[in-house]
Amino acid sequence: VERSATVLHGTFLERPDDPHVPLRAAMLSGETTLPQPAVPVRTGRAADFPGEVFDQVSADLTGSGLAVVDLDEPAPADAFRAFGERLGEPMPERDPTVQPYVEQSVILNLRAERGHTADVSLAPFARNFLSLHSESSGRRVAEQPRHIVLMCCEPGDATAAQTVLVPMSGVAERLGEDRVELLAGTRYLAATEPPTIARREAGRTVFSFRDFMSGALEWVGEGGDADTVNAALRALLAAMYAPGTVAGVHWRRGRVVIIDNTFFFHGRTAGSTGAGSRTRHLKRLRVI
Ligand SMILES: O=C(O)CCC(=O)C(=O)O
Ligand SMILES: [Fe+2]
Repeated sequence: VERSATVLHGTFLERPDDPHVPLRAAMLSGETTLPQPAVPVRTGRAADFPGEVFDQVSADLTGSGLAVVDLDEPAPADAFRAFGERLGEPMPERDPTVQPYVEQSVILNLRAERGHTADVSLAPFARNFLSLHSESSGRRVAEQPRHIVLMCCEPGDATAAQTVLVPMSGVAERLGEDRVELLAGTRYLAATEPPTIARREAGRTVFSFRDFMSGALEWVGEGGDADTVNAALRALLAAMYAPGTVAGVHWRRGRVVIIDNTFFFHGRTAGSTGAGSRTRHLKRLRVI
């Protein structure tokens, strides 16, 4: 394939009548109970976590990019961190705005204590929905977590927010080869050297992409023209929010979910804002 030397720049902005807008509202509003992910639920004891269940988790991650473990109670922070250290290298949480929620420098306490907020960096601690994303999509591949580990300390009340999982394989299929290829030549315009929005890895299509909602996405590309690239990004969003392959984690105390960031987009449904409801609390590790 001959590559032209011209580099194309463009800006993507969602429009109110884009197909993904109502699909996103339907998926994340919190009014739908999504089907649980179709993977075996392993069991273990908090007292000997990670323990023997670790090998099963590893095999599940290799096979499907997802593992679920139900512990009798949440594991202590040391054991949770030790689990991340067996999986790889837990990333320090350096963002100054999240420091009140950081424990042992690598554990982030996702406590839904902020009601609804417009501050994007505080959204994980609020009851807003979180739009679909791959984690740290703007960083170099080597600085993106491979796994996100979530452990439930308190699910919240009856309408507790679900963590939403959408397999990248289904997104790639819905998007079609031509658009995947176009996005394999397109990346965020950023000094942080992000990878292309789509790439081939181990025979799979992997996306590095976040739905910025009303935020502008500036991109650079080496193929097509600006309108074609923007149409592909619009189609990508529609493919991400299309119903059919989405699953929702229904949290219970002691449940641990490990997500491979190269297999799944993730996000979160909106949670209840009712007064007096119990506050959802997950602990998170991001592992390189
Ligand atoms: O709170 C959740 O369910 C998911 C939060 C999330 O996307 C993250 O912490 O990376
Ligand atoms: Fe995330």
